[in-house]
Amino acid sequence: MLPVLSDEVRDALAARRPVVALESTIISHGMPWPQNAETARLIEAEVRAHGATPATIAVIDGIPRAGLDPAMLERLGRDRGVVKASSRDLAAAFTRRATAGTTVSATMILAELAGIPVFATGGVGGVHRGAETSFDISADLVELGRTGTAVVCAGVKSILDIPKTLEFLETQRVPVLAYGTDDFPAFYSRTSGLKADHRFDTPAEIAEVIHHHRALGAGTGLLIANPIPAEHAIELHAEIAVAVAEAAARGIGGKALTPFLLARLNEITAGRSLSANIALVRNNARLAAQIAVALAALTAG
Ligand code: PSU
Ligand code: MN
Repeated sequence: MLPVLSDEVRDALAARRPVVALESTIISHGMPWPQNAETARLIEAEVRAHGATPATIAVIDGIPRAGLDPAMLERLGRDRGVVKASSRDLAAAFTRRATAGTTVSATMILAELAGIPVFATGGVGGVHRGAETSFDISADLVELGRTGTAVVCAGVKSILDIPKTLEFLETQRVPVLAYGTDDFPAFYSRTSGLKADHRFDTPAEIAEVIHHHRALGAGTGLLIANPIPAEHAIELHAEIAVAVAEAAARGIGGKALTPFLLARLNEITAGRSLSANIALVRNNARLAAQIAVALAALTAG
């Protein structure tokens, strides 16, 4: 089913104006109410302030949508019955007339179907720690290997195994670009201790890479890693170790694992992880808008 576009998103796409896709699992499962709905509105405003049209993507009563009205955003944040849909869950969600927050993998597919090449999120899913026994690897990484959307994120959280995540992306032929840094960032911190493949210092260059990558027919997405602003960066090694150990002790796995870890971290840090999360998503929305503006100019010219 093709996503239903809001009037604003449809008009922008028809006029080839820049649009930025935004995901919605971050609203439904990544942050607590009411900060989740506030953040959803804040990042839409950030995209607009930088010259692009926001297209938040979700499934509402079984209908995939790109561009949500304020009541839909509110519902995603408030309603406990909203499910988490990865790409493999979309068809079942349509059939059940479910309301679902879409993960990075599901949002990539719907953005591609809508014709939106640039997408902003907080962090992508990755290879979980202990994946050598649990096999827990996010569908986000597999989707990056087969859908052409460029995903702007703040790197990968150290709740995950970052070296294995980067290895998986290499195997999947996904370019990893870091913005304004040599290092691959780790969500709350500006570096993971690992290098990104490519550094670029301007949104225009990143747009050019996206343009070339798509023209090659590479068929894979791109991961654009934008470090958290220095004034918001925090180190949470001990806190993350506690949350990961608790999840293991309580037998939490599968699609519940990432939401559990995020919620526990927010509790353990008394909200500090949430403030950092909000700051980095906003920073990603801004960069994605700048890239979308540059890409629209490039493809028009
Ligand atoms: N990481 C975050 N916040 C999030 C997510 C990941 O810091 O909200 C969400 C995203 O929607 C991502 C999903 O696509 O979790 C990955 O879930 P899983 O690990 O179950 O594939
Ligand atoms: Mn998983």
